[in-house]
Amino acid sequence: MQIREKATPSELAIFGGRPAFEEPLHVGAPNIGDRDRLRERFDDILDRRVLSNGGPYVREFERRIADLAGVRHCIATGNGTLALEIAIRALGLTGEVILPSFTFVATAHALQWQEITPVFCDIDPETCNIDPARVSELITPRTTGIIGVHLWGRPCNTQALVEIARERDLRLLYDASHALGCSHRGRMIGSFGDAEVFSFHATKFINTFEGGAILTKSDELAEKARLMRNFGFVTTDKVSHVGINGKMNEVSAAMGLTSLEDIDRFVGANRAHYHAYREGLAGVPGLRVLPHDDSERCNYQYVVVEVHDDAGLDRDQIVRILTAEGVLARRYFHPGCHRMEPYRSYFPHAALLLPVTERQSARVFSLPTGTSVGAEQVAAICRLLAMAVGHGEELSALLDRQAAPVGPVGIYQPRVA
Ligand code: T4K
Repeated sequence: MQIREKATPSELAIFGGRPAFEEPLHVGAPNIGDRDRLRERFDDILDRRVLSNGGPYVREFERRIADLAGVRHCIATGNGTLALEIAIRALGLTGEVILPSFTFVATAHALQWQEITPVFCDIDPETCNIDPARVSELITPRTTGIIGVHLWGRPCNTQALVEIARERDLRLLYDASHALGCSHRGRMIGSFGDAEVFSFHATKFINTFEGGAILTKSDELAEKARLMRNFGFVTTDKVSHVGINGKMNEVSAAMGLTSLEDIDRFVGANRAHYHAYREGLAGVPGLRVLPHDDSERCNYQYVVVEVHDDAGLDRDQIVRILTAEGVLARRYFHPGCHRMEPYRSYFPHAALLLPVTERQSARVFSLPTGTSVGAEQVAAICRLLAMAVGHGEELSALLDRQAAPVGPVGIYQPRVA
């Protein structure tokens, strides 16, 4: 793919130049495994005529995920949000549950959907994960649980959280949507707390088109979650729990199995891009690529850059510049859930208790990575960022004078020929 180098600010697409990348680069473009193998599996599914309701592919996918995480039970679901909702209900959470606001809104919605109050907790500035020191302050007699989110695949402080949960008799659930294939202190994510939940959405490291899973060591919880996933049916005419249709289908599981066979290639591409971004941006003032711990297992699925004052440009200006060039950087996660409805109306003063969330959500962005991106493109993105920051103050003044962007920051406007 042709890349247009930008040597000076006047060549930037945001000022009318041709974009550096004619084909936009996405954060979250799916990783795709071996297509022949996938087609074989699709044919087999059609031949068997078992399309859903816990067929052989779903069962095998569940076994593989459970083995990867080193956990006895995996319950595959139609998506990660359903997995959260079922896990929350199976754990018996009610009243109030403490979670970070700095997450994808599904984490909060999964509670609110069941009329459980999400209580937003601030984050640790270094890990960007829920700050255990703040959790204790938010516990009330109505609190029944804590949800930690391993944001961008970087693990929560599980030691501190489990202590609080034990001491205060709370259930501990993790939203591990970003953290498949990651470890913490040598132990795989998926095996912590009362249960953990993965997402296999198209944008995730391993995808099943849409999909999710609940992992737990508990036989009792697993049994409950399995029943709830299938309307609560114990046998064809006996229902034991309130339930939902939360099942994963066979085609999704086939995609997941095929993706898992290529897991090393996916990690390899992500790891190489992460290191290339770190090296390429190391000398650029005001930009810091957030570290992953190379001594642990890691999927490197999110390359997150933190913007500091000495960049001369703020995060939104950088995202506008990149987007115009066809680099569709994302502001994961801006704004915090507490600034989205209905939470914004329910808790209008929540921001006062979330200063670190407020700061971090205003200064981070994610860059394209994965198997759809090449090393040349990563290097060109680094050069583009270095050039922009090299002219940071000048560019910032020019952008301030420019008419306000039409629509939200970060929405790509394809050029009309
Ligand atoms: N908890 C956490 C912490 C999560 O991050 C998520 C999901 C969940 C829970 C819930 O899990 P699921 O119920 O979704 O399984 C995306 C995803 O939709 C969402 O799954 C994900 N987190 C979140 C971080 O990102 P958007 O609205 O930012 O994605 P979207 O549709 O703009 O896609 C991002 C980019 O990916 C696009 O620029 C294009 C590219 N893309 C996307 C799709 C779907 C492709 O190239 N191909 C595709 O098929 O939410």
